[in-house]
Amino acid sequence: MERSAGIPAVKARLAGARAVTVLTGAGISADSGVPTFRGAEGLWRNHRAEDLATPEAFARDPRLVWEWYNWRRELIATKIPNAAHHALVELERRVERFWLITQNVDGLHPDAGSRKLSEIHGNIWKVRCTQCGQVHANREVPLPLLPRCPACDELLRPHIVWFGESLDPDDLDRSVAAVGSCEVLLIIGTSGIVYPAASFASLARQAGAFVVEINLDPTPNSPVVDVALGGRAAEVVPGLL
Ligand code: BV8
Ligand code: ZN
Repeated sequence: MERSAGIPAVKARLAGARAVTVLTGAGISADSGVPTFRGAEGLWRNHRAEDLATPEAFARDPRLVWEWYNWRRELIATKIPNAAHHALVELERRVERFWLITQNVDGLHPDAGSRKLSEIHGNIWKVRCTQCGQVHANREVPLPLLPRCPACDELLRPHIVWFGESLDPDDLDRSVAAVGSCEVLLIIGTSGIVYPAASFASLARQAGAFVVEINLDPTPNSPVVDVALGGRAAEVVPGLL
């Protein structure tokens, strides 16, 4: 597929759509300087992210996992939303029925001003008690290790969905409904390999939506979508509005 052809078609679809859903991944924040999950910088002290973002890793070595999150919090704390994040805020304003689903935990979409959104993998600026389950907003960098619950003094964990854990059922229901009922689905900067988000492209197609992918490279979603646009999110996404 020609990876820049199709921009006029996408613009026309977006301009006429009353229901738009957007799925984002690490690629949209790459243009803000946040390392992607599976890119070259995804390694930390020789650990793969997939091996640290699990309940088993946290049970085995909570200090190691918290050190990794402290490192990421420090990195993300200095980053700000880019033109793609801002363009999605504008799209939310223009479209009658809009929903943004992000796999990112960096909080850059809410920072930009997005309100109609599900952070389906959680948020790195929230912590949750492993005992009483209370969720607290927390922007301390670095967090003292190991952090304890202000309510019951038990161990805190990141409020993040790890591999092998279920997504919040309300987030999942809302996302599946938004994907299954939109006229246009934009899939921006995701490698399309982590489920359930990886199934959203075909779900939307089956429901009759016009599906657009924006990514630097082809992904497993590319053969499924109507239009695949190659390029950087911060350049391509604002150009679609
Ligand atoms: C669940 C939080 C029920 C951590 C994350 C076998 C088959 C099918 C499924 C499974 C299976 N084995 C296990 C599963 C289930 C598993 C899964 O999908 N595994 C995969 C790897 C096979 N899923 C789960 O466990 C989910 N839960 O299914 O519950 C259940 C329960 C028990 C057992 C089974 C099922 C929970 C998943 C939650 C994972 N949590 N992270 C943290 O961040 O601290 S996932 C992690 O991946 C991040 O959240 C990230 O957002 C997400 C997706 O990655 P991407 O965002 O796509 O990032 P990536 O680096 O991969 O790609 C970047 C892309 O951007 C690239 O394509 C690149 O080309 C592009 N790009 C780069 N720069 C730019 C750009 N594009 C545009 N512009 C640029 N400038
Ligand atoms: Zn507690």
